[in-house]
Amino acid sequence: MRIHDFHKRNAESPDLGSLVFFEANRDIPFAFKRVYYTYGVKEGIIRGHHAHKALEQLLICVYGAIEIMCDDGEKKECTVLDDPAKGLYVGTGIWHTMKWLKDDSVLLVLASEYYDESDYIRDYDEFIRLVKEGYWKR
Ligand code: T46
Repeated sequence: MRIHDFHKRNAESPDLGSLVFFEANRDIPFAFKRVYYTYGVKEGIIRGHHAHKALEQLLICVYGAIEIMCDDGEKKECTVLDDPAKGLYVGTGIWHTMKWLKDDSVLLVLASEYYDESDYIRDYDEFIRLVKEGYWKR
């Protein structure tokens, strides 16, 4: 888990807003094959509850505020994403949940691989078993 600060260009007038960018393999540690986003979620809702075997992802809250809980099987860490110029890298073998802190916050995700349900571990006991077996080299 690591926060990435993206490049940001503020316009001369605040009313014109800001532009943020980052480049695969340069500003984030992988190239992405897939982009998805989650929206229309109410405050207090928690999604996720899974880990990935091989998928790497970058999570960005492009609007609102979302708390990401990451668990490597030994310790848990919570990060609040509330700045569209920052992204949280979530690597392989991290159990994670996403809690919406504000109605209609939007979570944008860049993923290193195409969608593959067999890459998901959706059972926490199985996740812990794999951690203990050393499935992921830490
Ligand atoms: C993750 C967190 C951050 C697809 O068919 N294609 C896709 O690319 C994705 C991402 C999902 N789906 C299907 C799978 C489920 O039937 O969409 C449905 C909802 O997915 P899920 O319940 O896994 O959604 P979240 O919000 O719990 O998790 C998602 C990603 O699935 C997951 O990889 O790490 O966002």
